[in-house]
This record gives sequence, C-alpha cells and structure tokens, in this order.
Amino acid sequence: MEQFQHYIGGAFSEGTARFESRNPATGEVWAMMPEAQAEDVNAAVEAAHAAFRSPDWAGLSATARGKLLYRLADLIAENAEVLARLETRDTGKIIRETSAQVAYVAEYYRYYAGLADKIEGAHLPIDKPDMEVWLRREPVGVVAAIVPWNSQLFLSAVKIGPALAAGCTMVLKASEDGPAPMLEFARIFDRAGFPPGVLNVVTGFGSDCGAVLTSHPKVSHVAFTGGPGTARAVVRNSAENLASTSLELGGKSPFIVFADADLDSAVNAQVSGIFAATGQSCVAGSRLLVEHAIKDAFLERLKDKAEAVVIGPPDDMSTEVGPLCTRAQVDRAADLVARSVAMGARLVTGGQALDRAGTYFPPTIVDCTDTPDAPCLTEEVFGPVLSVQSFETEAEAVELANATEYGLASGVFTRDLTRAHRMVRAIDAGIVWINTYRAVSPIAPFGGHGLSGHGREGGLQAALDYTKVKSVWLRTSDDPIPDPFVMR
Ligand code: TXE
Repeated sequence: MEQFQHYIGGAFSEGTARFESRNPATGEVWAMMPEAQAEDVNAAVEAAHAAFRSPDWAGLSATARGKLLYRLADLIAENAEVLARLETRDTGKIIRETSAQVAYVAEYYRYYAGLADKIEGAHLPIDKPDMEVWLRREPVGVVAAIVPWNSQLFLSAVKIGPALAAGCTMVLKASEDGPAPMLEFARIFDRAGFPPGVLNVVTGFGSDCGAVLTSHPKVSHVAFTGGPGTARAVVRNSAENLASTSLELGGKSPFIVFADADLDSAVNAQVSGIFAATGQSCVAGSRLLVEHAIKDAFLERLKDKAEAVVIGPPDDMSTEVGPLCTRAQVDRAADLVARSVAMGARLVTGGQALDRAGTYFPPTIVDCTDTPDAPCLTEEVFGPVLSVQSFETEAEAVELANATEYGLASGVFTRDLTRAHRMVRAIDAGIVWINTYRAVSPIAPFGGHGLSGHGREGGLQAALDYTKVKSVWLRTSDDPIPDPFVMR
C-alpha cells in the first residue's frame, strides 16, 4: 500500500489522521492519504504566513521568483510521466490525456515564470504640481487554493503559477478524491529551491479541512474550483476574514452547430467536448444545439462515434473513455439521465452504468428537444452525458444557448464569418470557441460568470488578481504645507 504525506513548512508529515484512496478503474484501495485536521491546516497557514513575511521570500526580487518558477517548470517536465501515472491511477483520468496535459502544465509555470518581473506598477499624471504619485503592485498575502479531482495538476497550476509570480504564499488543499498527483507534486516542488512555507499542500475533506482553511483569519484570498453549492459555503467562510475570492465553478456550455458547418470537424469537436475526460470537465460542451435541418444526420454520426469510443482501463494508451472518479459521480449521471427519460426525453445511446468492476459510465446522448426542463439539460452532470436540442433560426440558437444560469464556455460551428461574429457578441459566456472546442493556453484568460463563478485564470490578468495596489504620494515642494484644514 502506497503512503502519501502532507507538505507543511517545507517538511513532509503523516498528518494526524489518514484515509484510503481507491483506484477508480478497479475499486480497490491502493494508497493511504493524510487527512488534514484543523491543527494541520492551521500549521500550514501559519507556515505560509511566516514565509510571506520572511526576507527569504519577501526580499527576493521578482526576477528571482521567476527563476524559481522556471526551475519548477523544468522539474515538472522531467517528472511528467510519474505525475501523469499517479493522476491516472488515483482519479481514473486516462493516461492519454494526463501525459499530454502534465507536459503542458510545465508551460503554464514557464509563462508565469516569465511574467513575474513584468507585473508593473504605474506612474500617475497627477493633477497637483507639487506631487509625484505612483502605484505599487504588491502580493495580496496568503492564498488558500482548493481544487477538485478532475484535473488537479492543471487546475492548481493556474493558481500556483500566478500567485507565486506575484509574490504570494499559499496553502493548497488537494481534492479528497484522488489527491496523489498533488501530494507527489509537493515532493517535486520541494526540490525547486523555494523557501520553506511558500507553498504548503494538504488534503482532506471539505466540510472540516476546507472550511477551516477558507475561514482562516490569515488567508487573504481564496481561489476555488468546484461546484456552485460548495462555492457558496466557501464564500460564506471567506466572509469571516473578508478575503477576496476567485471561483471557477463549471458550466452547462452550449455547443452550437449550424447547417453550413464543416460537419466532420463539428462531430469530432463535439465528441471531444463531452466525452473527453469522461465528461468531467468544467468546459464540457454538454448541450448540443443543432440546426433542425441537419439534426437527424448529425445525431446519427454522433451516435456512431459515441458507440465506437474505446472504453477501458485508464492506464491503457488506447483507452478513450475511462472510469468516472467516484461511485457518487456514476450514480449522479445515472440518476439525471433516468429522471430526464422519465420526463419524456429520448435516450439515443448509453444511459446506464457499465456492469463491470470500477466506476464506468458510457458515452450517453439524450434528445431533450421536447423536454426543456429535463435535469440532464439543466444541471451540470460532470459525466459523459450530452443533451440535445434543435433550433430553426440564429435568434433561437442564441436564446437556447443563453437559457442557463451558467456562463463559462461555448462553441459555434459555422462557415459564415459574419454570423460567427454576431454569435460572439450574443453568447453570454466567458469563452467562445469558433470552429474548435476545448482549446486552452496559459496566455488566454479562462473563467465565467453567473453560476460559473468569477475571476479569470490564465493570462496576465490572473497574476494581477493576486496583487493589491498601493498608491504612494510624494510631495516635491520644500514650502510649508498650506492650510491644514483643507483637503489637498
Ligand atoms: O465538488 P466540490 P464535488 C461540480 C460538478 C460535480 C459537483 C459536485 O457538477 O458533480 O460540482 O462535485 C472542497 N469548504 N464540479 O462535490 O464539493 C472539496 O474537498 C472548502 C464542477 O466533488 O465543489 C474539494 O477539494 N472546501 C467542477 C473541492 O472543494 C470545500 C469541479 C471541490 O469539491 C468545502 C468539481 C467547504 N465547505 C465539481 N466542501 C469544475 N469547475 O470543474 C468541499 N470542499
């Protein structure tokens, strides 16, 4: 049985309690994880707080912080295979994706390494002749980062990269479902040469460890990825300390196909949009909106592709759809589909958990054209379940696309350039992909609004969001200060 440890103040520890981690492909317990209790979380926040004030970190130049991040990026690239294998083993995410994704995670760290000494202040053309006024950008302080199971190395990179580039220190809580890749990441981080306490990694359950972390008085910002229900609890917790928050909460993203689209591309992109990562993706294109004239033909091609998908063990390079991370996710997907079908939605393919060891759920398509209230159409499934609706006009496509409380991503497939531009304006989402889907880069901001949260990860803006602005006023005149009872 493998054993994992917490990383607090630059040292590894067993933690005060432990819990079992299951391999989703087999259902077997394969590792023991440390379960952070309040005392562990407090120790981690204290370590981050001390590091934030220590000259070893606070006194480093931004360029030196960047060099440490470059070293971390190199170590991630060197250890990508180990990290990918652990992520696959502990979460069920297929090795085909984890190996490509971890290699790309190193690029996120490189991007923020390069950005560290480009986070600039400003000089203001102030309206007073005897004053110089400039702005300093300073790190916000201790950041609490919370990630879910689905892409932890990636979802943590978009928090750790910009926060450390800005000069913050952090406590990261890995998901209790599949924490192994993050705890291994801590071992790699330890070798990069950062001062102790700059990053602390713990894992444990949300209701105790997560709640203590997000309400801690020494935490200045909470960066959270997870579901909207948990986000509300996190925001309530952070109100204790009036900490700022950035929330990335998933979505119910529309994937819109017009009749003039390149249908080969659209079908493949839709398969990628909903079945890749076994649908456990915040940007999953989970609502297909297809122009009525091509609906039947498009659905037929999609059904063929869905049924030809290779379902299998996640550590096999030929597998395309692996298990869901937990039994709870399988039950949730099955329940949402069953309730939708009971309301009159038409099951096109899939729909039931596979009768084999592990937590497997097949690619599923549900035609909800006549059931706009079907729960698999309105709720985030976080599994390989695609809901379908059709439209006759562009205006109807926009109306259906925006008929959601989420606002994260969207896809538009059309060859009509002017229509594509109109759709960009009309769609209410943080990301619009045109004739492509599920493309990401460290250079492009990522995030949504409404139930999808707020704040952006990726890009320059993310690093700025980990800073606070200080206005500095310098009087340049040697004359006595005039009337003290008048504001200057
Ligand atoms: O996520 P949670 P769950 C959606 C998706 C999924 C649903 C529930 O629809 O089916 O949310 O998933 C920590 N204080 N997404 O319940 O609870 C928890 O320990 C502080 C979308 O697994 O949001 C874990 O580390 N932290 C999504 C993290 O929050 C708390 C990704 C996420 O868990 C806490 C995941 C608390 N009170 C789920 N309670 C996306 N955006 O990609 C829990 N946590």
